[in-house]
Amino acid sequence: MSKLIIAGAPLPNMPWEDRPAGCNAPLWRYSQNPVIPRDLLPDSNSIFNSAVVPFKDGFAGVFRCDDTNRRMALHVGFSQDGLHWDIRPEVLRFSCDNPEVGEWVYGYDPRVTFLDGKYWVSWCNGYHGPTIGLAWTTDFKVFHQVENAFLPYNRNGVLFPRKIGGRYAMLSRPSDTGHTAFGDIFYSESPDMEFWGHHRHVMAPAAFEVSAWQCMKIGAGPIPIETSEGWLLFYHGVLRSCNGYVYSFGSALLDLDQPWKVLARSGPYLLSPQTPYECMGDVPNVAFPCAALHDSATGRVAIYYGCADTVTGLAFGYLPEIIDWTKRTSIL
Ligand code: BMA
Repeated sequence: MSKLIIAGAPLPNMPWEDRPAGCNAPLWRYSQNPVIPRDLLPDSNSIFNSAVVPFKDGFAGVFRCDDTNRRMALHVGFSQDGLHWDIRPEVLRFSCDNPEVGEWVYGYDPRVTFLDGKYWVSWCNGYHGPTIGLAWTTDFKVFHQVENAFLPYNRNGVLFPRKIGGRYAMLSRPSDTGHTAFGDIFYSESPDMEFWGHHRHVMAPAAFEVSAWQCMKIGAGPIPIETSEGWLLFYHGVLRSCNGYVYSFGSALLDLDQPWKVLARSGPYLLSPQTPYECMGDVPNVAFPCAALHDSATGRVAIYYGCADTVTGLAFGYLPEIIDWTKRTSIL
C-alpha cells in the first residue's frame, strides 16, 4: 500500500493519550472518561451525543444537554484542550428568517463541520416529527438556520466536509416517530444546501449471522474523514437484545467520488458499551459517536461519543491502523 494521505490541517493540540501498555485494539478509551460529566451545567440531566471542531486556537462545540425537565436542548461550548469544556448555560437558539422553520421544538444529536468558510450544524430537529435541521455560524455566537433538509422522519444527518462532484453531500437515516427498529444509511446531494436530491442507498444493517452488533439499524456518526483510501466513516450499529437496544460503533470506507459505494466495512465493532459509564445511565448500553478530531500529520484521531445517553466519552486511535483494520476485517 502506498503511503496513506489524510486530508485536513495538522492539529498538534488535539486531545491525545498514548495506547495503554498491553492494548492491541485499534481504539482505546481516555483514562479520564467520561470527559464530560452529566452535570457540568447546573441544570443538566445529561450531556452526550455532541459535536466538537477545531476553532481559533482551541475547540468549539455544539452539545446535546438534556435539562432536569428532561427537555432536549443544544448548547454552545468552548475549550482550549478539547478535554476541559466551558459549556454555556444558555440554550442555543437559531436565527431564522422563516418562523415556520425556525420555531424551536426540540433538537438533539448535533454534528458540526467546517465547509466553505462556515461551520455547519446538522441536528435532529423537531418539525412534526424528527427531521434534519441545518444552520451555519462563523463565530459560534449567531447561528443562521436554513430550511430543513428532508421531510420527517429522519435522523443522523451528517454533512461531508467538502462538495463532491460539485454538490454538497449528506448522509442520513430515514426513520419513524419513535425508537425506530430499522434503519439504513442514505446519501443525498444539494447544489445550494436547500434542495436535496439524487438520493442513493449506502448501507443496510448487516446480517445477524455475520455481524450482530449492527444487525438492527445503523446510522452515520462523525463527519467522514477524507483519505487516499476513501472516506473513513465511523457509524453506530444497533443490536436488539432481550433487554433492549445495544449501540456500538464500527468503521467503513466509502468511495471518494461516489460515497454511496462502500469499499470496506468492519465486521467487529471498534467500541461497544463495556465500561460502567457506557453500561449504566439513562439508557444503558449506548456508545454513540457524533464527532472526531484528527491530526493529518500524525494520523491521530480522537472520537467523542455519547455514553448511556448520559455522559460524553473520548476514544483514541491512529487512522492508518483503523483503515487497515477496516479493510482486514471487512464483511463485504
Ligand atoms: C437514538 C437517538 C440517540 C440515542 C439513542 C439511544 O434513537 O435518540 O440520541 O442516543 O437512540 O437512546
